[in-house]
Amino acid sequence: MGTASDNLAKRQEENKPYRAEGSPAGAAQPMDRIWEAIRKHELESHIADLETHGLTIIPPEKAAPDGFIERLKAATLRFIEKQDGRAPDLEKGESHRNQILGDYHYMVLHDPVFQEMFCQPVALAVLDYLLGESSIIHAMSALCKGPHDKTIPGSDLVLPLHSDNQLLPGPFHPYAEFCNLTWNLTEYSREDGSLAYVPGSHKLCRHPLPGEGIAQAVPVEAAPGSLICWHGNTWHGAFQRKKPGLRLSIGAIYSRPYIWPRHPLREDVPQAVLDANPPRFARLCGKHVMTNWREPGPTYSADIIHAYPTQFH
Ligand SMILES: O=C(O)CCC(=O)C(=O)O
Ligand SMILES: [Fe+2]
Repeated sequence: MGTASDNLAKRQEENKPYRAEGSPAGAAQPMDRIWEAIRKHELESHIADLETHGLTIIPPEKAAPDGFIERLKAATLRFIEKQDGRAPDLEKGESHRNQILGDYHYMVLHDPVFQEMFCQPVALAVLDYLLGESSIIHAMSALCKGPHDKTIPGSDLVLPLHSDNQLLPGPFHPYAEFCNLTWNLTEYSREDGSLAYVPGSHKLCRHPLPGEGIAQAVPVEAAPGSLICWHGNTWHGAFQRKKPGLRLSIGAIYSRPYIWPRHPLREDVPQAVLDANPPRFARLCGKHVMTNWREPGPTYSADIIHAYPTQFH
């Protein structure tokens, strides 16, 4: 065993390729890649929307290839049926009357289409812009809501306004540390019980106080198959569903890699599943995150990220 300074020198040598090349050139690399992807998918106006309002709606024709949403919806309905032990009542929504969130979580290993969802290039371009290239999946859930009989007093909301930065104390950073990418699978309007959000609230960099923002909340109006993306700072909730039938969506919350995820994907996802997906999927599961090492020290390999010099890393 070498001396402490030998070990340090060895580590520094091994780590060289993964260091930032020095500002600003080192910082420019991921930023340039991310901007290239945004331009390739013609997402510039959506990035402006995110910056200005804290949320953007990417229409179905841009969000994913033909046929993807139908497969995602079918797998989501199968999961819900299995979980509930009965078929969802698509027409009247009585099976899910007064449901606000529901218990449909951690579906990633239940059907490969959920893994495909995480690897959609347009979603990844927005994710990279918001959280950098090292972000991880924090949690995923499907939401299935029937008509609601009552609202939060003084509003037409059923889910109170909140920020998805649930684990962060305020004040928040102006750049995102969490974000939410939600695939909307049915019509979304106020009457449908859509997502509600407060445009510009991400700029306040804090959690809302109880009741705050209700008067400024607007509905997210979106066609089925849209990808709704929001900054973790953005205040949002959900409106009462007034129509019969079901409002269905599948949402993923992502975080920067230094935040402990709610889903233990790094530990749970089998190698065969990683092998069946693009390499980026393994990173989304946290395989590159340098935490939980013991006496031998961290691994210095090309896959492990040791430093995040900018918000785009
Ligand atoms: O879509 C909704 O009803 C809101 C759910 C929500 O707050 C979330 O996905 O973070
Ligand atoms: Fe939320």
